[in-house]
Amino acid sequence: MNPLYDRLFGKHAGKDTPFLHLASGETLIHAAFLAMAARMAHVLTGAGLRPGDRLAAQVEKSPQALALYAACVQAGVVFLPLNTAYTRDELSYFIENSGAKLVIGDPAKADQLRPMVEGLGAQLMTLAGDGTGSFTEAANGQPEQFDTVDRSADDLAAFLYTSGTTGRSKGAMLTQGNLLSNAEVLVDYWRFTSDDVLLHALPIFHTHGLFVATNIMLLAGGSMIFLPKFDQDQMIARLPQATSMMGVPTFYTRLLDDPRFDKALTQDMRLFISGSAPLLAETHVRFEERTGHRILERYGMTETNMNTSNPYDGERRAGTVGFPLPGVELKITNPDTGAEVPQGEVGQIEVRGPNVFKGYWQMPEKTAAELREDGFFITGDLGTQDADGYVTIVGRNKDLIISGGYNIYPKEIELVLDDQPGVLESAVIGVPHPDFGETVVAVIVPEKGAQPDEDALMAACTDSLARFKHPRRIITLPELPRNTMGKVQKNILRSDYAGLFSA
Ligand code: MLC
Ligand code: AMP
Repeated sequence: MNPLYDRLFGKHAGKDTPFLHLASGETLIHAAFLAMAARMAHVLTGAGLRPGDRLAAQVEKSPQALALYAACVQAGVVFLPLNTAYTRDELSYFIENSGAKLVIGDPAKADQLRPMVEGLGAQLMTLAGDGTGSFTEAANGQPEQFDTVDRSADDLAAFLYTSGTTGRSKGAMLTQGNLLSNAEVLVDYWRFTSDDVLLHALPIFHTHGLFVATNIMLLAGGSMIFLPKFDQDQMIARLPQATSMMGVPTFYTRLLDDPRFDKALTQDMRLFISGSAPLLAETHVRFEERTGHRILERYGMTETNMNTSNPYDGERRAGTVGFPLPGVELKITNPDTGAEVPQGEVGQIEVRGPNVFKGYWQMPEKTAAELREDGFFITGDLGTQDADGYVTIVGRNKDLIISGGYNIYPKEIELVLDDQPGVLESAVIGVPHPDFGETVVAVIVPEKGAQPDEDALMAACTDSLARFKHPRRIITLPELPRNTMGKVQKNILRSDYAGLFSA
């Protein structure tokens, strides 16, 4: 038995039902997808991977990249997908920390990656966005059947790395049961069936595009219009063939900025879902005015999958993230005492349920700091719950920037900037941005008499940090605002620079 494989993938064996509608116009049926995955599973075991071993993949979105996920589940290998924007330095940390035995990377970067990967004792194989590479070549000659490896619901299925407030990323360990239980609840809650066609333009290296979108569609037996990335023209062209869409708020603001996006284009749609970052109430309202659809906003995290959702039938309340999902317990607590706050008051959001991860890989102290012994996970988000049960997120108790749905931890950027010649210290903040919701601004304080060169600072970021984490503006100040305890008052900086990118 392998619950995740059996429920998501195995049940489609031999079926000629559509699964992926590709940008090329071709459609991949379930049976062909599963055959591809089985061939890949043979390559994994052939490469010496055993159940529980980790495979790290930094590959462009493609049917093959998704089949790699299925292959890992079938072979009992822990899947570790990585943002394609990560630099070699970032990648090296993830490989070393996870102890990945096999790394699948982009053929174009193979020469650059190989010494690092092999130096860490792992093997490197390649897979490009067009499906070619040494990994696919190895899979081509393999049998189309693979004996699914036995796993239990408590076994690990995936590691997703999330950055930390100390600047070191943590590997969130997700079990088969975490992923499956959440997908089961969501299929039901959002009424997905085999008739659904999901417009899928999200990356597949995060919870949203991989687990929420893909697991749901596999479980429901529907199909996906599988676009390599968010492309405005493709979205407009493909919307009329879809029944549903999942996106980060940037998807919705970009669509609303397009005059072609109107009621006629969305008349056959059943459901628009938003998450990963706050959807402005204004966007919700404008969307309804334009299309007649109310966006369904939900709230989740890498560590927990989805926690809350606005209702399918009831009122989808703008500015709220809805109710705790069935099976998810949610409480709002005082960050200092951990006691529940009176109803309606702001506190930190804690959640417990079968969706909550097992802990951070080899980081028992960090796990203990965020995951209570009684199973409640401290999300770091601040919120309220009203008398009707709707949860509203009002802020964060963690120093985090969410840009276009990507999480960025200021500490990571501050560590790079502080290391540069002439920089005494730095404070990185998120400020409102019309496209990405929030964007990164760095405030630096030069050492006495020094004038750090902005180009050199940006170059330092380019070397070590993925592009989406780079500051979009660097500001020089003689000193940082501090409170009487000496703590940097980022709230003052955020308010001083709030208008930097206003439209
Ligand atoms: C791309 N860039 C970004 C960026 N995405 N910069 C900041 N933030 C981002 N999110 C960079 C590009 O490298 C480029 O750099 C420049 O910004 C403009 O690129 P673009 O072509 O406009 O961007 P695009 O490729 O269209 O990507 C934007 C996007 C994408 C919003 C469509 O970032 C995206 O798909 N985001 C979704 C993220 C996601 O899936 N999050 C879910 C996490 S799971 P240059 O060099 O040209 O300046 C989670 C749990 C949950 O949070 O609840 O779901
Ligand atoms: P990640 O670690 O990438 O999974 O991001 C999780 C974080 O995204 C959460 O802790 C929230 O801060 C944020 N988030 C997700 N969904 C929403 C939402 N609907 N509204 C506001 N914030 C959200």
